[in-house]
Parts: sequence; structure tokens; C-alpha cells
Amino acid sequence: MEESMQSSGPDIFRHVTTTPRHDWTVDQIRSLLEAPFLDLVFHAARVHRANHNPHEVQICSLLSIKTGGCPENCGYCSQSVHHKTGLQVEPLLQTEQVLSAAKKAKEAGATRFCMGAAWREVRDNRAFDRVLEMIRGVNALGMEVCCTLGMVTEAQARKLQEAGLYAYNHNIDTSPEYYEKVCSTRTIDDRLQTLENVRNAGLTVCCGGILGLGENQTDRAAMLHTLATLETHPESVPINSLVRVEGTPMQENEEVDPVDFIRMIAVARIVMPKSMVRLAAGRLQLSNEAQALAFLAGANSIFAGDKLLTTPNPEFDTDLSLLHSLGLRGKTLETGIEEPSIAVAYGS
Ligand code: SAM
Ligand code: DTB
Ligand code: SF4
Repeated sequence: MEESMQSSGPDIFRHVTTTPRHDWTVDQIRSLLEAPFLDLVFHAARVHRANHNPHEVQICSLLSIKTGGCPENCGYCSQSVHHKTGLQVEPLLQTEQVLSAAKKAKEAGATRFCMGAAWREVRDNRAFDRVLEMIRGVNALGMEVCCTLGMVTEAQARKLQEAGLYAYNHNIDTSPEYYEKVCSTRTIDDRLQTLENVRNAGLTVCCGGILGLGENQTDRAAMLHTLATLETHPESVPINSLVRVEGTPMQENEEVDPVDFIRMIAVARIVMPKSMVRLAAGRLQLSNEAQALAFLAGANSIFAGDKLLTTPNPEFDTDLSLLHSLGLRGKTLETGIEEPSIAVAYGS
């Protein structure tokens, strides 16, 4: 490599490769998280440009298809029955309502449509049949279809796959060690089992986590370590920053420093070079400049639209003008990596 290590930071960066590795240790990942910020962004940007088109950002659209009343007790969530958040519970939407939202999202430039249901797990009932119908409809629009419906068995995941589902979202949220502080109605092993079921059914995996739950730096490293040591890296890794919801046990949590949010994006990019890293919940707390740094550090997707599932998000037009001002464009499904603007001479 031409640049000397003196100019590109501490020793830990010697371990960085542009191709996927599955043997990162928690200590190494923690060292990356704690490295000088600009060195970290520099290395993450290089890994990013070797694997992705740096001018493209995938726009995803989210829709809550069944809102509130969830029996799980995730401490951050507006939709849990265990917290008094004042959220109005709504039954499963009709298929036509969902398809109309998906069409609008597609016209606005979204290429991925994610449907979320506040369920603990999928049950084989009429509601599931309706979700399968929604998936068939959105798939027919030519979008990547993603669902997040709670725990699924392998047989259910196969039905989702056969209906045209592209990805299943199921976040591990935090480290295995801290997990019970975030949710006690299920274990992280339950989460990992669902991820295995999804993978066995031939779906792509969307799995990430949240910053700001009260976790420490080792937990952040351990969360990324759990994902980066899976046999196949999740194709999609959403990194959320806690949206503090009144009435949840986490409403008073300390705000996440934007620099730490960007660090997490950068390290996710380095340890999972080929995955889509999604700058997910928490963008209202980020300035345009911070978002620009996140894109430089390897984020290549956002959730657009003024609502995430239940909480506010930047206005669609605000996002479009941000992307425009940064010279970024929405990713189309046909394009792969084309002409990264900087030649990458990294050894791997
Ligand atoms: N019930 C399903 C489940 O738990 O997998 C799906 C819905 S859940 C709302 C999807 C993900 O959104 C969660 O796993 C969590 O990572 C993220 N999320 C939920 N509430 C959040 C909040 N207040 N702030 C940031 N991220 C949040
Ligand atoms: C993910 O990791 N973040 C998105 C998507 N996957 C489903 C959801 C964010 C939800 C934020 C809280 C809410 O709006 O209720
Ligand atoms: Fe339920 Fe999902 Fe919210 Fe947890 S994150 S309370 S499982 S909707």
C-alpha cells in the first residue's frame, strides 16, 4: 500500500480488508470504535468505495401495517403494551392501503419497502395470509420487499420467501450481555434462532441494532461482533440511534453523540464490507453535515418519509434536497458498483 501507516492511523487499521472477514474479535472492533475519528472515517470510506458506488444511497420506505399492542417489553419501543406511550393501537391494514402506500413510495424514488407489524411472533392465521398477499402485491411493483413481523419459524419464512419477500428484518439491537436489560420477554438466542430460520429459507437478512440504550463501548463492539461473525454477514445492517419515546423506560436516556453514531456506521462498514449499512432511526438529531460524514463513512441507505414506524423522521423533500446538495442519487435496483471515483489499492 502506498500511504504509510503513519499517515493513516494506529495499528488496528492493519487488520482492515476490503473483502469480508469473519474473525474479528470484540477487542479489535472496540479498538476500531475508539480509533481517532478521522482515521476511522478515512479507512471506512476506502472499504466503502471498494465495494459500493459512493454516489448512490438506497431510499427505503417504512410502513407500520399493524401498530401497537405488542406483548414484548423492549424498553425503547412505543408499541409495547408494557409502556404507557399513548400510541393508538391499530389493526392490520387492508392490502389495498399497503399497496397504495408502496406505489407512492416507488414514485417518490424508494426501491425498498419495509412493512412492520408489532407482533411477538408470526402465527399461521388469516392475518399472516393477508401479509403474504401484501408481499405478492409489493413484489409485483418491482420493489425489494422487506418485513419485520417478530419471530418466525423456518416454515413461515419459506412461505414469506415463496410470496416474493426479499428480506426479513429482525434486529439483535445490542450485545448478548446487555440484551436482558433491553428486553426480558425473550432472549437474544430467540432472535438468533429466527435469523437462522430466515437464512435457511433463502431470504436475505436485515439485522442491526440501536445506540443509546445505556450500553457501553464493549456492548457496541460485541453487537457488531455478533453480526460480523455470522456465517454469512447480514446483507442489510440498520444502525439506529434511540428515538426517545415518552412513556418508555428509556425516555430520559442520554442523547447519542453524532460522532459516536458515525463511528458505529464506520465500523459496521469496515467489519461488513459488502452489506448495505442503513442510517436508520435518529436522523432528526443529525445535522446535514453529520449525515454527510455518515455517507462518507459507509452508510448507503436511509429510511425516507416523515414517519418511521411510529416516530418522526425528516420530511421527504428535506432528504431529497440533502442528497442533491451532496451530489448523491437514489440507488436503482439495476445498478451495481460502477466506477468508484477513487482507485482502491488496499490489500485484502
Ligand atoms: N416487532 C418486530 C421486532 O421487534 O422485530 C418489528 C418492529 S421493531 C419496531 C423494528 C426495530 O426498530 C427494532 O428492532 C428496533 O431496532 C427499532 N426501533 C424500534 N423502536 C425504536 C426507537 N424508539 N428508536 C430507535 N430504534 C427503534
Ligand atoms: C430498523 O432497524 N429501523 C427501522 C426498520 N429497521 C424497521 C424501524 C425504526 C423504528 C423507529 C421507531 C418507530 O418509528 O416506531
Ligand atoms: Fe414489540 Fe418489536 Fe416493539 Fe419489541 S420492538 S415491543 S417486539 S414491536
